[in-house]
Amino acid sequence: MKTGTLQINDNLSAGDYVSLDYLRELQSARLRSIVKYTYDRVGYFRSRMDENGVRVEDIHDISDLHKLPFSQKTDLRDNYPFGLFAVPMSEVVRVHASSGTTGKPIVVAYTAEDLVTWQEVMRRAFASCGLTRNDIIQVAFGYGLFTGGLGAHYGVEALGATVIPSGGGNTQRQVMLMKDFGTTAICCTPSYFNHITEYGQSVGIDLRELPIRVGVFGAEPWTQEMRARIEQNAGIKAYDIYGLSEIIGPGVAIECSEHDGLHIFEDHFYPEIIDPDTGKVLPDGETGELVITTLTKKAMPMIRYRTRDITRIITEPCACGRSIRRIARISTRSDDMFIIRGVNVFPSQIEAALLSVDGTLPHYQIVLYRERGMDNIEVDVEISENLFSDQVRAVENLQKQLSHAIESTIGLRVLLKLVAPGAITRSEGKAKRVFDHREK
Ligand code: DLL
Repeated sequence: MKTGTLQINDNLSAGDYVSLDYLRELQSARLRSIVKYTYDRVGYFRSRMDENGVRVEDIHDISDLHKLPFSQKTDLRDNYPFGLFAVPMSEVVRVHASSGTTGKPIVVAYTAEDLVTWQEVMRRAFASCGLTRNDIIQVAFGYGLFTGGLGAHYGVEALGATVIPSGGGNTQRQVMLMKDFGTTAICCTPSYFNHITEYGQSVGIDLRELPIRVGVFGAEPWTQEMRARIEQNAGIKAYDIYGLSEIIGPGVAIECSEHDGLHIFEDHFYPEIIDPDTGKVLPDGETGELVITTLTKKAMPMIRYRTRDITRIITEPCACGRSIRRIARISTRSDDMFIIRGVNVFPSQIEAALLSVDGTLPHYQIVLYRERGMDNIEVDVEISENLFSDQVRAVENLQKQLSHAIESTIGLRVLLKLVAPGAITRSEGKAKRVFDHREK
């Protein structure tokens, strides 16, 4: 089908520098097409649209998106495993699954065309981090059902760079490969990279002296303070990559050289921000829950998928010249928040406070417990070896400083414990930071 000059029945990436008029026209054409496609093929979406009295013909352009009903994670769970697929299994060439904390995983699917789209957005993502075919990129995300490993892997190949598919774990080998193969960039979770850096230090290999110059980190929230620590300890530039299985995996949004928000590949993944309580669409610039519509996915299109991730859309043009919009760094999910004595607390606030003080290491955990009917927070953070074995006075000072930093950020007093380096369990994938021991 043609609309104006646009060929819309393809998954081609529009690119990062397209004119806004072209982009909006493309998004509108793709939306019309995907809504019809999804209505015709996925019973669940058809009944949701019917229940809400929305017809395919009501969707003319992207400004009609708000008429469509939302979808969410429970829809994937309820339709486990293959109920939301829009194509027969003979057209599905790959599945991935995300474990989730309870019960069955959620399952996602790709046609051959979807894999091309994914590879292409990942290629654009790596290019946005300044990587080229001359780079040697170590993919230390888990390979397997998790989307991180294979998603990044094919993006590196599409870029024409060299991929080292090291996968997650085996930290000793990661450091050896980095050194022996001259890795220039690595992809993994920020928490795992901290572990790699630290392991290197423990065996006398300083990453700052190796060829590695770029890290592409994501799959879990991390703060600017964490970025500063990583860049300093490893002598690299760290880029934030965002994505989720339900939409495609990694490669939904990526930072550029400006490090001021993540460009979202909105020719494929259309973003909206809503008020998580009312579902009302918020104007650009306001903070709320990110909702994404996949404009080109064929195996499992998602219409208005509620990500639970909290961010805002940045509309100001980026100095890098990319025209696609940016979202602010995702520092939190709406379901990460915990409530202590009526105060809403996000783990990222605690991370930022801890790492704003010198002497801490980027390894911490938050334990919630109840004592005599009162909710309390314990924060355990590692401190550097020399401080730990230093005079009691210095440790006490640090403890005071940290308690104060946290209290002034979240408005609550916490029980702060300084622990020895290595005391907190290291993760090879997504770090678990919060342990809630309050009985429900
Ligand atoms: O984590 C996909 C991915 C792999 C993204 C590798 C980036 C790099 P899921 O396991 O489905 O998919 O988890 C998705 O992780 O909704 C966010 O809450 C969180 N998340 C992912 N990237 C970031 C990030 C992959 N850069 C969920 N910052 C998302 C903050 C992130 N949170």
